[in-house]
Amino acid sequence: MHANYDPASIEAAAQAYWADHHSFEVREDDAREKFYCLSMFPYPSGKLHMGHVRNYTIGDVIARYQRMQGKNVLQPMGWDAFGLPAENAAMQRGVAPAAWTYENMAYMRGQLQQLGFGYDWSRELATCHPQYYRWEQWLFTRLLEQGLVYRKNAVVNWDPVDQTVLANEQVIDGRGWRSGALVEKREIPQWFLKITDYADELLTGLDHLPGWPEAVKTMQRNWIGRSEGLELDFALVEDDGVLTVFTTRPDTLMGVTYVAVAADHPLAQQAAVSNPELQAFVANCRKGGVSEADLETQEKRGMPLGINVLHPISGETIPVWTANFVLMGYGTGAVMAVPAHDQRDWEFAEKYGIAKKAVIRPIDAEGVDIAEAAMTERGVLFNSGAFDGLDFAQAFDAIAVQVERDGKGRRRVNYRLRDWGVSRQRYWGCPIPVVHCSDCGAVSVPAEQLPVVLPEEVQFDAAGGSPLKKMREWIETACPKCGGPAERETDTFDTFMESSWYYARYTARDQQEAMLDGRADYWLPVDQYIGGIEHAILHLLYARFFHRLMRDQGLVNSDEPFTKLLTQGMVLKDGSKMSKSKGNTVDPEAMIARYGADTVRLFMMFAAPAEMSLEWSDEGVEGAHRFLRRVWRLAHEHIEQAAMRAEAADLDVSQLSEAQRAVRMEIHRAIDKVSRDLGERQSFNTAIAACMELSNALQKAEGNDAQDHALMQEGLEALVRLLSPITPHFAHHVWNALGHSGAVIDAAWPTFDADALVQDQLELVVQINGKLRGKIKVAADADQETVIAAALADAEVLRHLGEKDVVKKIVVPGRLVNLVAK
Ligand code: ANZ
Ligand code: ZN
Repeated sequence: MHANYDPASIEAAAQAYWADHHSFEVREDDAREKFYCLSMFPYPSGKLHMGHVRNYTIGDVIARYQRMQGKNVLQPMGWDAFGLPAENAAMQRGVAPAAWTYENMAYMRGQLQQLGFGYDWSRELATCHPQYYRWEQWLFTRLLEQGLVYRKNAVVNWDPVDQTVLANEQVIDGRGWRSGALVEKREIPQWFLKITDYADELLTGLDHLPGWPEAVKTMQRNWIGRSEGLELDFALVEDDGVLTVFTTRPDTLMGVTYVAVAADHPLAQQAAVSNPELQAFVANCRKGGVSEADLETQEKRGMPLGINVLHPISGETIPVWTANFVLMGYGTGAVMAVPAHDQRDWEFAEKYGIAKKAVIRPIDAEGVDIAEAAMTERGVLFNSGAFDGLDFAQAFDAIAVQVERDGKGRRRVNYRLRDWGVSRQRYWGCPIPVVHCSDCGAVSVPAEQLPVVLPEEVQFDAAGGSPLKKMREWIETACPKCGGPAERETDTFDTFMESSWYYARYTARDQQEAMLDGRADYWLPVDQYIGGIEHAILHLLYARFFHRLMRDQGLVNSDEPFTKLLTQGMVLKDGSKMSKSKGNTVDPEAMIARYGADTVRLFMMFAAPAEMSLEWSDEGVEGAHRFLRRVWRLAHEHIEQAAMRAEAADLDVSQLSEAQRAVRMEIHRAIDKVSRDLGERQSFNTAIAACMELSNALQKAEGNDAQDHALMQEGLEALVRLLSPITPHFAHHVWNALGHSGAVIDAAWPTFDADALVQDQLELVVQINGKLRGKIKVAADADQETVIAAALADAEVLRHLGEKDVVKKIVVPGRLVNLVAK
């Protein structure tokens, strides 16, 4: 062992050892407990950023810790390789998306290896590889046959200047990112996955995920958004149809003063035919972005349709309006408006001079004031005829019973969750495996013709539309059903499709005959998943959905993909998120070159609890580095001394002096603390603090006899193993230098000796007639007789007793002896 800690050489050597020994390549082994540790795979954007480093260090620490517990640990890595940035790079630099992506993958793979992450690289996958996406295409065609996939018109962002569809992230303040033109809404046919069929299961499944953060489960619950309410039928006055609305507040039914429908609702469309003003309004509603945020912030506008309906209970005549805040895609696309008790309805009524009728009052008030705003709380019904005096739940039931009896309504559960639109009008994605035939319609590509391969040699034009849409030689094909001329679907999948099942494919990456095989059930579910909170909703929900789809195809036998979830916090610099545009990034590569990967890893794990944001600090990195140098020096000195020693003695716990026992107590206290912090609590920073304390204690340990030496050996061996998940290269080297022929990754986690924590000598005070006269040391488990004998043998005590007789002896265990003397 060199006197100086040189990270570059020891890190290269440790990495070479792991590669040569295929240390992290694992196989199924029924005899051993498995542990599947997974970090969210990166998008190959070009270079790793500090957020990646943090994410992957946390995963690696957990994986290595579990491995040292004797488990069969799988930790794979791959690439979320499809996506828009590759297309942008293609347009800016004239390099094909595929080439750009593969280059980035190669570079980032090297960076991950430099950081010493213990991945099973034999399982590496990239989602842009046909051998990967062919199984996604296969699953899609199965789902299409089973009715879990359908095609319908849906709205997209259309750039009228570039004549292309834009992704939501390409619409900036309602304008195309490149052309600056006002974006329009357009309806085109798109493919949907019926995630709503699984809405209930995805919701109740959250109750069985104790290993997930509450915050994430809450976000998922809100996203799924289960609402219990009623569908109510309002009969049309002018003809014999009905207008059905969905409400979660049937208790407000007697306060309805108008009904509002979406601009796309058939009633509005119908009325617009003979009303140019209405036509213009409906057309206007199509402008602006399609995202929910866009809709939320729009000014509330509307127009009367000139149609009336009858109230299902009072029979009163009520006007129908169209309003831009009513969404066609939710409930029935129509609402019963209650301006007195819904703020949106209130503002709309105020603006257009529509009546407001209060029907709910607070439980402790006579009436309610709605002059300034709606009263939206639940309360007690009044102004509601037979329902007066009922509370929310009673009114809900009474009204449900009445309308169900009269055939004017029904109970209904609605979800905010929409079916998943998976079509993207982008090039760099997985081709949707469908062929359009003028005779047969949309036909799925048969399994034996999969994969439908995405051409990788393409030319981009400046406008940024998908080159696929112009590749006639790719588009033109034969209909799989009738053999006639047909055209391929030129849309590709949403890239969330690929990231919804990659965790499963790692278990059977080389399987050419099927999507998954029996190995999936050995490894799945993932025991620990680690990633950013930004994926709390969509990615995790889609993966939970896909897992159930695969389960229902008989491909996996579990319900949930991820048993435990850790969402790591952001990496900040000067209080804000590191970003290129702010110019406050710290390049991992430069840090590794300067301090070594272990220092970077150690700093990342020490600077903050994993879930919290981490403030980058150059001093913190320096500090982490100094700590490693100190431990290195300590080990080096110890090893030098060992070399000069004639023979090494084994540690003999029964022979230790008091000072030696105190050192040993520190060693085992650290083992106990770090084991609990890494294993159960996932509190990495406090685990490192405990290692630092142990290092200090070892540094202060004095003496140089054979037992001191043996004790130092025990201490260093413990410390090195406790640190090894965090600073694996450092530990790899020092472990061998301490005399071990095997690698530290194959060593067992240090065992905790509870006896070492027992203080076996206690100091008791001795009082004579209540006055402190001496101190004695006794064994912790000494009985009363022994304690008293020791007190009476103490020289100071004897001196104070002199000629007096001891008439009473009182022992307070662990604290004192009181002698009453005359
Ligand atoms: C009458 C009412 C009175 C309502 C009241 C609320 C408060 P959630 O919880 O999200 O399910 N709504 C129904 N369909 C809609 C659509 N397509 N677009 C916009 N709004 C719609 O919300 C259900 C409530 O949202 C429904 O209950 C309806 O307004 C409105 F004091 O009906 B409510
Ligand atoms: Zn055909």
